[in-house]
Parts: sequence; structure tokens; C-alpha cells
Amino acid sequence: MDSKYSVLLPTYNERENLPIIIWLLCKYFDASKEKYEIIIIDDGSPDGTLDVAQQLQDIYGKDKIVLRPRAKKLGLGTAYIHGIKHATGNFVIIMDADLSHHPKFIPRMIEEQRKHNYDVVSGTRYAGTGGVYGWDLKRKIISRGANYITQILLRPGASDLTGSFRLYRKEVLEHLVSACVSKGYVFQMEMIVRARQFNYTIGEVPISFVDRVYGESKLGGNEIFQFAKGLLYLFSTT
Ligand SMILES: Nc1nc2c(ncn2[C@@H]2O[C@H](COP(=O)(O)OP(=O)(O)OP(=O)(O)O)[C@@H](O)[C@H]2O)c(=O)[nH]1
Ligand SMILES: [Mg+2]
Repeated sequence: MDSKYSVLLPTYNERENLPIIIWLLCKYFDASKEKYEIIIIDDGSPDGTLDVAQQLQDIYGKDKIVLRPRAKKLGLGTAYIHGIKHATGNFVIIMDADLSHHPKFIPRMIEEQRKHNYDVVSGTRYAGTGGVYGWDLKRKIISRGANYITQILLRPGASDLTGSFRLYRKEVLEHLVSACVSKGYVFQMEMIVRARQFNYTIGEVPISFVDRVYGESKLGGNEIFQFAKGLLYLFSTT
């Protein structure tokens, strides 16, 4: 069967990053000859990201760039749900728009999915040639620690649980999103843990993650607390 890939790109204040990520996505997809669409879900960014998205749509065309904005910031989890509803592909790729996730890894994810017929292919910073660039020691320790503790508690069978650069079979993503209850950082982890619980097959592709160049980072004490809470919840219920 012919495959089509719907890329979900949630944005909040990404006006500097959006033209570059779109250019890269189109470059790699056009070279691969795969069918694709990019769905931008902007949540009323005050920096005018949506205006930039509109200009990009004029340049690349309405078949490639689909705009599904929402009036205000409603969070990442619901942005994905909103995006899936409008996805016409049989595969969905979720990634960040802040250039932390490089589109060059997408052809490898597609190849890996095809080779093994996986339901999910997860980008991993913590296996093979994967890595993290631009983070300070505190953030590296937090991310590594969160992954390490989760590995021990939940044995999810995937090396990067908190990452958010993944390819899903569309109906698998729909099922997982409807089954997941958590919000924030723990959401990505719950997606993988539930995927394992439902016996979906998961493949991995090493990725290098680069810290955002433009815009503000917001990992704080509250996110860490929420993560710990979510982890305990999953530990006691799965
Ligand atoms: N539509 C929408 N997009 C969001 C929202 N929050 C974050 N995003 C986008 O989701 C992606 C991931 O968010 P980031 O802010 O980069 O989160 P992060 O990578 O954990 O943290 P940073 O260190 O700030 O990069 C980016 O493309 C954001 O623009 C939201 O409430 N709605
Ligand atoms: Mg980011």
C-alpha cells in the first residue's frame, strides 16, 4: 500500500524556528519521494507564529502545509489530538518545531518502520549514536535520571521515554492518545509504556537532540515534581 506521512507540528512562539523546520522537512521529504503533509497546530502564539505559517503555506502550497490553529494555549497533548483529527496520512510523525529534532532522521525512521513493520518508531537520544547537545549538566542529569528510574520501575523496552520525536501508525497513535491520562513531560513516557502494554511493536532510531536556539526553555521544579507523580501513577496502574 502507498504510505502517506502526516507531520504534526505544534507551535507556541516559534516564529524564528518555523521557516527553517518547514524548509528542512520539505527538503528531506521531497528527496525521499514519500507522500507527506505538515500540519501546524499553533495555539494563538503572541509572537505571530501563525502569520509566518500562513506565508509558508503560500510558498509551499496548501497540500503540503495545513494550518489547524487554536485560539489559545491549550497544551501539547490536546494539540496532538487536534492534529490527528485532520491528518490524512496512514502514518503520523510527531516532533517539536524548535529545531531540537532534525528532519534528517525521518527517512531512517520510515526505513526502520518498513523493514520490521513496526507500529511505533521512537527517536532515541540514549542508544547507539544518539545524543544530547547544548544542555547543562543539571538538565542532562534530570533527563537521564528520569529515564533510568523509569527503566527500572516499568521496564518499557525502549531507551528514550521522555523524547517526543516519533513515528506512529495512525490508528495506533489514536488508540494510545485516547488511553493516556497524563499531561506534560510524563505524557511521552506514558505513550511508550501503554504501547508496550497493548503489545504494539516499537523500533528505535538514534537521534541527536539539539537544545532550542531561539526562544525560552521552561523546565523547572514543577515539571520534575509532575514527572515523579506521573511515574508513580503509571507504576501503580500498569
Ligand atoms: N500548539 C501548542 N504547541 C506547544 C504548546 N507548548 C509547547 N508547544 C510546542 O511543542 C513543542 C515542544 O515544546 P518545547 O517548549 O520545545 O518543550 P521542551 O523541548 O520540553 O522545552 P524547551 O527546553 O523549551 O525546548 C515546540 O514545538 C513548542 O512550540 C502548546 O500549549 N500548544
Ligand atoms: Mg524544545
